[in-house]
Amino acid sequence: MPANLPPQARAKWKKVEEARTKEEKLQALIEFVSSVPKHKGTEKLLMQVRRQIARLREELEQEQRRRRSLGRGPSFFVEKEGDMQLVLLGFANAGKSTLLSALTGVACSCSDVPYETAQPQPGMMVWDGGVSVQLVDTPSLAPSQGSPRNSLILSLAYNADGLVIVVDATQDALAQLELIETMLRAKGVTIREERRKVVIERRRSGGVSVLGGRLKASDVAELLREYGIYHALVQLADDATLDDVEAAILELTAYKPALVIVTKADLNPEGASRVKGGAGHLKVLEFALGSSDPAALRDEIGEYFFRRLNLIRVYTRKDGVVSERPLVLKRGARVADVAERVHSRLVKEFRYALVWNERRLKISPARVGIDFVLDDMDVVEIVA
Ligand SMILES: Nc1nc2c(ncn2[C@@H]2O[C@H](COP(=O)(O)OP(=O)(O)OP(=O)(O)O)[C@@H](O)[C@H]2O)c(=O)[nH]1
Ligand SMILES: [Mg+2]
Repeated sequence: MPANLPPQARAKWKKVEEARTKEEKLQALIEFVSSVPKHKGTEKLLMQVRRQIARLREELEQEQRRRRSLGRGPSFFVEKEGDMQLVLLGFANAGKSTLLSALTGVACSCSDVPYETAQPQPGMMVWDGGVSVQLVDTPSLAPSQGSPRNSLILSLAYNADGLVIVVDATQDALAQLELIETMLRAKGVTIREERRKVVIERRRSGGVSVLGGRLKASDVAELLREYGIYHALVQLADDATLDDVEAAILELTAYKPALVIVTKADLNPEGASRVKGGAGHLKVLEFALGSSDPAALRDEIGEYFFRRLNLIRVYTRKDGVVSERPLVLKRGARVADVAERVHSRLVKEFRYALVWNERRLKISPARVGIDFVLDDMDVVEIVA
């Protein structure tokens, strides 16, 4: 679907990119829609933008309701904490609350009563000594697709970094997974990275880097620039064309890494293998209350999302002492990002940095500049 948009529509899209608040973004999207010519080739695009507008409106209304009721009862929105936020999704009695409690120690609001959980409930778990993962239990999805409650739950999913889909081995677990995937897709969320020809990951600095594919990197960078994107990592499949890149820029579908947990494996040991057979590339784990080891499960979940979200751990060193917990950064992060996180003063007064990592550096420590790209498990000392 090459949209081939006229320059004025591209300029409007730039405004969408530049929007700093949800209100600004909503306004910019509405203006963008009116600047797009309506014909067969732009149908899909317009549908996606309208969906995005609807979602934003809903979020804004929800925020207003929350502000109005501040101090009166809990809200549906969960502030992100830690290095990543993962939202649990599933149908009634699937075992979400049981899982949250087993993994994080949060007191369980679990029972045989369906729809027992009425409000999102966060809990924290730590992976590998220092990566903190926020898990958010949610009220159960209703099987009927149009439910307004579902809509709220799915917008939590839209704002998360990753999804844990919880299905029940004593029910048709594979059908549950498929239905959840359908509901997510209707909300503009996909959990299938392998189906995308072009993956664009926004960055805050470093320009545009292009990985894979047969396109000229400078053409890709120029197209991105026309839409107001100056820093991004672009991953291309071999057959990706510039039209595909344009579609990906405008594509408002968000990719969320996801894994599936099949619960009640003790009651139906076969349940999980059916899901594994039908889940394609999705990772599928099992859980059985009483016999699963929560520490092992925490490890698998933490490691999976850490890799999928392209994160790295960087330890800081000061006066010969290495920090106990790492900073968790996006792959591609530079010494400047560490300096900024530690203290803004370090950016201004930066002289050089020392980086230790015997696994990847010929000389460790290496003396480097502020633009040096860091890697997982680096130890950094900034000299100001
Ligand atoms: N045997 C067995 N029972 C489980 C397992 N996981 C959860 N249960 C039980 O299933 C019931 C539902 O679990 P919940 O954790 O409340 O499910 P939920 O997804 O939070 O459901 P909502 O009530 O809709 O919030 C409870 O009685 C749990 O004890 C499991 O692995 N094995
Ligand atoms: Mg629950």
